[in-house]
Amino acid sequence: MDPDWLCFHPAPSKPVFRVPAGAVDAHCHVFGPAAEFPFAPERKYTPCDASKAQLFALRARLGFARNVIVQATCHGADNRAMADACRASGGMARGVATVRRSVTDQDLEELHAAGVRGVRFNFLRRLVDFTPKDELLEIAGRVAPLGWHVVVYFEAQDLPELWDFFTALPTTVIVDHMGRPDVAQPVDGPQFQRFLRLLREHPNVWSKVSCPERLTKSGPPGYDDVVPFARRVVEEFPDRALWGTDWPHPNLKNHMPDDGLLVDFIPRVATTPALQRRLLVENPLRLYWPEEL
Ligand code: 0GY
Repeated sequence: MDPDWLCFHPAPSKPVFRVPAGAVDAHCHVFGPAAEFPFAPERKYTPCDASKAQLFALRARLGFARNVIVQATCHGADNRAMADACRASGGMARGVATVRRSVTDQDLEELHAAGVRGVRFNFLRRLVDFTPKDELLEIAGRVAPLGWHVVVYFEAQDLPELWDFFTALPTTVIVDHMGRPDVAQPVDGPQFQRFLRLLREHPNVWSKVSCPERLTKSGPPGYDDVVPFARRVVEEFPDRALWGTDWPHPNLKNHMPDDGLLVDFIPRVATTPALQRRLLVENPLRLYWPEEL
């Protein structure tokens, strides 16, 4: 089956920035391989294969120690590829799953044993069909006793409508990619201020400062227009920020990022060694490997 978007960068550059020891790439995916783990029939895109071995090789090249592998929509609620990668990692990868209301307690226990510590709710219409909020709330209520959190992915313009739902969730809530702000608008403008208010008023809400390559209009190498947004989050909420590569970068049709350049974005948004350690080591460990603290 042919992919309908670009394949990941074949030879990412070695980053100039040296990540701290024990750093976690807290947002990445595995895709297939389709021959072993077929893509979901209801998917909205078909990626190229991106295996666990390729992910772990990238991790080593970029200097990271661990991964958080997030279930992507092209695999629907079939978590086998993600769970297989977590199991194969020797404890160095944790996962975030997609589940339906029909998931059994035994399924959840098995996912937990594989390394899953969260579920993802996706609100991008180009990626998924609508799931009723009462179903999502029910799922959140079932995973909360396992100590799992909820990862949410949405567009900035949809935050007003989703606000009450997010703030009713009984778990830690992690927002993907800063809630996808329009970076042509000012950091102090109403759209991003609304997002910052969500974090200010709700201490259980965290944000990934990832995906400059998706949000940028100015483009690489520096992704300069995204820097002030991510920096604001890291500086105001240093204990609630995460970073990830988003490898293998699903759905990018025009430019495929050099993952080395994405790593070099980090010191521009987390500008001191202390902030970098929190972003890349301490925060993800608190969420995904709390038993090690
Ligand atoms: C991301 C972003 C995207 C895709 C998915 O699950 C997915 O398919 O998350 C996107 O297309 O913006 O975080 O991987």
